[in-house]
Amino acid sequence: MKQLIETPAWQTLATLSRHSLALRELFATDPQRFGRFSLNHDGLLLDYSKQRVNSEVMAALHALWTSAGVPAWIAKMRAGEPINASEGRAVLHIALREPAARPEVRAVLEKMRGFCADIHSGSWRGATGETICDVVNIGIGGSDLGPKMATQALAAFHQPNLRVHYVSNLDAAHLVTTLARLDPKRTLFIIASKTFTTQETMTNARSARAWLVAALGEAAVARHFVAGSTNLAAVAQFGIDPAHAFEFWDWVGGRFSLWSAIGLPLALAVGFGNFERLLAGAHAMDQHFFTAPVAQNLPATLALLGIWNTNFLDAATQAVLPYSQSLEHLSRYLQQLEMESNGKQVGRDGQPVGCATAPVVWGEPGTNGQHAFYQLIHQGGRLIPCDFIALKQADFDLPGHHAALLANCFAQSEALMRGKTLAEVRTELKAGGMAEEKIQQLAPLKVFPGNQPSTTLLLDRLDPYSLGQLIALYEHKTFVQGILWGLNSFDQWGVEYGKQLASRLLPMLEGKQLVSGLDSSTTGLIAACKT
Ligand code: G6Q
Repeated sequence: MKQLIETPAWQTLATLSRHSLALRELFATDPQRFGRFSLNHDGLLLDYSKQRVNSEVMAALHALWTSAGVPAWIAKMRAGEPINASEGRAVLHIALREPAARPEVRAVLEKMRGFCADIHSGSWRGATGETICDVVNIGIGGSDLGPKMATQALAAFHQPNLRVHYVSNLDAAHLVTTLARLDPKRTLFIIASKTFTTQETMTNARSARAWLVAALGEAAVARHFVAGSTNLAAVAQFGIDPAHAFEFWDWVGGRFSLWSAIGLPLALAVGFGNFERLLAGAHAMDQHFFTAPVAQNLPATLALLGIWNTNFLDAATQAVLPYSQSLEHLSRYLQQLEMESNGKQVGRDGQPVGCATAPVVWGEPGTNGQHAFYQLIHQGGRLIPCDFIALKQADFDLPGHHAALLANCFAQSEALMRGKTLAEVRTELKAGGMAEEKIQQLAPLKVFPGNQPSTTLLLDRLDPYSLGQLIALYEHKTFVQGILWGLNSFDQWGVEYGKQLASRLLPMLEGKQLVSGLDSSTTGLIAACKT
């Protein structure tokens, strides 16, 4: 495969990046900049006018899309070709949200619909005849982050009288503190695991089972445990009735599995109709991604801006800053999506890709972040591209809240773009009546370099449909970036090594095996735990 970094488009971008673009000037000289560098589509506004780009840069980025053959890769994905080559698998999460879904997908969706109706109507009863009021999803990684993020995001749509909890960590504190508040008679567990072998999930599942059995006896398991998995044999072996196993397939990657049976806790939280609207929003974004020309294509635009920032402006991180408490878990979800998919240095062809790949994705909801780490974004001297995400209409509102929230969001991106010069600081301090000596002391500390790139994504509102669009937007952004970097975005060999070493250390920590053959640090740490 010809590396993208050798293409003329890449070389053009490298040349363009040598002339630093000053956002303040770009806005001053072009009153139409917002119109020129923003996209509107189906209730989403993507304003990238505060990115350090001009028409030439965008044209070269669009050429890069063509050079990398992205449309052909989209076609391969849609055709179900095994584009996850290292695992020999197709990548078809898009098929989970097709309105005319394939029969096996439709069958599981119908089973989920029926199950949700039974829980919500109270016709599903626990072993003692009581209705379910708490659902605990036990899963980790892709079997946790998506549904947890979406359940929080759609808090305004929660069903009454049902609480959904998520337990992921191997640390018993997670399960113990969750169960402490629950009544076994009214609790349902969903064991969510694609493989049904994951250490964290199976350990938590066994402990949850023991908790339930201690309270209600062995026979109660059938009424209190269901599962989402591709491994139905292991589900049955755990003691879960196959009638209560919700299947999915190896062509659904873990971090892309929210749309499958892994979405069951979400469907229970918000109702199946809302889950279907989430699928519809994602499908609408799929159609947009597949058909819109690159210059109007939202996922393509986000992806290409990321390439520009990472590979040409040398940004090492990407902040995700939703001005929405409901999107509290979005940055953690995107962290997995982007970093596990594209945090790689060896390409699909087994060769080093020769350029930087996924940035470190991180963030917190505004305004909390403003009182924590924004200082560094404003004055820390590092290039930190930011994605601001805001809602035109609040999902929860009280007088005086939403306009103030939006004012903060827009003010931050404005401040990051404009900066404040020494002369401006001096004028401001002088106008405030400060003595010259004090001004000299303080002014340098109050300078803001600005020119910090950001994108603002404005959603009409946060509802199941728009959340589906939003997640699919970032999924396709990640896919495009993986193609451009020459990566397989759908495997994750990087998480294997630690697991392998942990299984070697466990018998030593448990005292079943002598501590030997380890480095002195690991030996010392194990010894310290035993004293
Ligand atoms: C996601 C990863 C990973 C996975 C977890 C849980 O893409 O593969 O995060 O989802 O390791 O795996 P199981 O669902 O098999 O328990």
